[in-house]
Amino acid sequence: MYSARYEYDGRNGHSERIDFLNSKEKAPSKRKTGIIIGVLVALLVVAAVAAFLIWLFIFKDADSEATLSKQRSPSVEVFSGHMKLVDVPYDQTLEDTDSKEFRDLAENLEAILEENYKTDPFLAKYYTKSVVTAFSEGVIAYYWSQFDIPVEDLEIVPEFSEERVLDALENGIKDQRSVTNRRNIKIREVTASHTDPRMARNPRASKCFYRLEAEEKVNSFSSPGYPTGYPSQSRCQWQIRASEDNVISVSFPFFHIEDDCSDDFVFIYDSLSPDDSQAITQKCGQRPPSNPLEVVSSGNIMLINLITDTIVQRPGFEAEYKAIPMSKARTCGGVLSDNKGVFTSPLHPSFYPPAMDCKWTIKVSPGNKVRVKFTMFRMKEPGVDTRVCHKDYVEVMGTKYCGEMSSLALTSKDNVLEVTFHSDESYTDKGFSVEYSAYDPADPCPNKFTCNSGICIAKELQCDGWNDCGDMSDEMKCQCGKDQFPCGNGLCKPRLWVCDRVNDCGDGSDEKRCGCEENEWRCGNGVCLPQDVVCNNKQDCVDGSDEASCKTSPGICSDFSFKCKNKECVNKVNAECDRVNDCSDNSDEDGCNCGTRPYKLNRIVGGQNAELGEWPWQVSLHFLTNGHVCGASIISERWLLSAAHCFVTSSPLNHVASNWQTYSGMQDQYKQDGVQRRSLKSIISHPDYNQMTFDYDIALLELSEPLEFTNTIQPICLPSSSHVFPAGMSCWVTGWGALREGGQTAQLLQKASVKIINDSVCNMVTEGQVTSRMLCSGFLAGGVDACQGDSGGPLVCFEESGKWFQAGIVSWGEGCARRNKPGVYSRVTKLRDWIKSEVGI
Ligand code: 4AZ
Repeated sequence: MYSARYEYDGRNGHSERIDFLNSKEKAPSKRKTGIIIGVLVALLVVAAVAAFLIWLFIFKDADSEATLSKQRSPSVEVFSGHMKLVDVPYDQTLEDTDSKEFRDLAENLEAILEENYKTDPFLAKYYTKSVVTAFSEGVIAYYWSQFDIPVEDLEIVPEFSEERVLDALENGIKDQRSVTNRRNIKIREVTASHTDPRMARNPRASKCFYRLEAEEKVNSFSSPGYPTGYPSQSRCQWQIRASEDNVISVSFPFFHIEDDCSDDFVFIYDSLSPDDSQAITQKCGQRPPSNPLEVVSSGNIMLINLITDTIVQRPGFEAEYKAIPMSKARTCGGVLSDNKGVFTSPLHPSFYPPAMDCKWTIKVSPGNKVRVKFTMFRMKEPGVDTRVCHKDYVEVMGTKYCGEMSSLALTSKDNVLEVTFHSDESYTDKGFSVEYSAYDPADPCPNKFTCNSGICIAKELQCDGWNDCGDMSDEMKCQCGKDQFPCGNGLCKPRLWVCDRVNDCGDGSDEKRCGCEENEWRCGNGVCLPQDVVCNNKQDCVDGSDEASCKTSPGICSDFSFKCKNKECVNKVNAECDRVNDCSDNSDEDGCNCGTRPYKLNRIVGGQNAELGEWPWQVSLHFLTNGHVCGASIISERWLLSAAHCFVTSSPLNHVASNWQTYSGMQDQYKQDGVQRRSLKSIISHPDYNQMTFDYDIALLELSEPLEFTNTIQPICLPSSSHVFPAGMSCWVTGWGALREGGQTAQLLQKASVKIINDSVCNMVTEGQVTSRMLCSGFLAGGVDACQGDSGGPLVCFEESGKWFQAGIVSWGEGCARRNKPGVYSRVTKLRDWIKSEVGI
């Protein structure tokens, strides 16, 4: 290929030169003719040079500018806000954008805006138009103004600041005499916020524009094309009003907008203009019925925008709106004198309204103290430093809290505790829910250990090496026991954790002096080699661990390498489905439509009930009339993964595929909404499954009919055989299994966060019963585990790539949640090749 291109270029160059030389060679035949020709050629050359210079200095610049302008596009800057008008009588007709009253006042204000901008030569140069979009009681006029900056001036865009626009408008207000005289309108106050031009709409000219009146009774509206799908390039606005002394509540029982908020989104304002300083929230994505979006205004107006730019169609939303009396929506706080109780942010779990202040004073019997525990806390706002919380916050004993928190527990200094809540004008959220109770300071946690935060934990959890309090207070000042390792920082950790390649102490002291010198590398099998064997493109450790995490170790294929379809090896940890093409045939990114949960989920602290759609790969297996007996996971439309011991039992009935029913998309065993029931066509248990040892405890289940993937039904990603789930990693196990050892199965799907346990520790605590097809996960301290009925279900881990991978299959364990008896799982990586060979996935 390279030689072909060379020949082509060469031929072109040569032919021109040969022609020129030929004409010159003919010249000396007659002298005079030669001179004339010479002069003519010289003139031609001069003309050509002149033409070239003219092109170079004049046209070339223009040409490249034209090319540049083709690449860049002009900028549109929009500012929106409101103006308070003085001495203008408010009339209902002003709410109708088609009325003469609306048009007259709007046109006058638009002219005033223009005059004000014209006082600033910079703004005047780019000013295009202003549009007054609405009026509300007060009399408040809502407007936006547009400035168009051509390509050649793009560098001045940063000068279009809110301050500059506000300055021009405020100067205009100060100097209103002449204007007032002419138009007889006086403006008292004005705001201006930089606004996405897509939200600047003219109600008198827009197609997708609606004016709605909220009443006590619930009314509804939906996005265009709902539920089939909204069109691309939608620019829709809903202006909602309620009568005075009411606020507006809008909830979205169904909400499915494209996931990428920069393309498609819903933006809700506590104003009638898209003014960022009065934004309530911006949302995209999907929301499950358990976490609906529900917002409330601070006054009797609200603006909802729908912007869509992707071509992928999504169903859109359905919205219900109503008016609620302001007195009801904005009442909060008070004195709480019971010894225990619950209170929440205003209107919780709906979003709290903007611009509110509440104070709760908890007063318990003298001599007692107060403990508060936030069971849900979400007060997130864009651009807020959660260490400062300068916008919305909860304040307790002089400290402000904001953002999203999974555990917050506090105790008072005496029998009174004040909790204050503040929301400013912009952005609101779901808020919080608090449980409070009185306690006796002489015995704050009867028969339990008291954490510094005031919460109580089981006594056995103190000094067990785990941070059970959340603030490490249960692991401080510990006298390390015989079977514990004293860390350099004063913590005690089980001796089993020393030299397991996990920094359990936090200061690395448990991983120092592990048999290898400082400048040595410890292979997975404990052999010490010089440090420079690491990433030297040569496999030095038997297990290849010295080359496992190197960017490039070409040609080395160890157990840790990812094997591409074309047999190439990639030496990068967890290369599959990480959104980076590592194989030259890109096979590491094949089949990666898995391990994601479409629903945006609530984070509720503490509770272990799973939410609908939280674990969309989880399946419930029902046997004959016994109901739920085992779990499974979805790996494709047709195949499930489960444990062999659910099927290979002493009863031959368990082997028969038609005796089983599978339920996908289920959360509650008694609810069938959105659940897909499939019977089994075949069961493939691993041929090496050992009923005595539970080795190779894996089965593949073929469905009679394929599943249809939905928000609540999705496949899990299977890890490649080289995937690493390191010891210490937090993963999740899910199932409807027994809530305690010997207990009954659960009605609602349960979830538990468990840690991957180091193999040598796992081997020790199971007294050598684990094989390389097994892994341990849980807590040596006990308390959290899978149990009977969870068998066959998945142990899944969230990877940085943003996907969930299945690390294990619930297999066995000594009892449930016992100390030093973690759950044992079938190790999916070791059984990965068998899955591939059986079903091609
Ligand atoms: C079971 O019987 C079972 N603690 C499953 C998991 C565990 C124990 C028992 C792990 O299905």
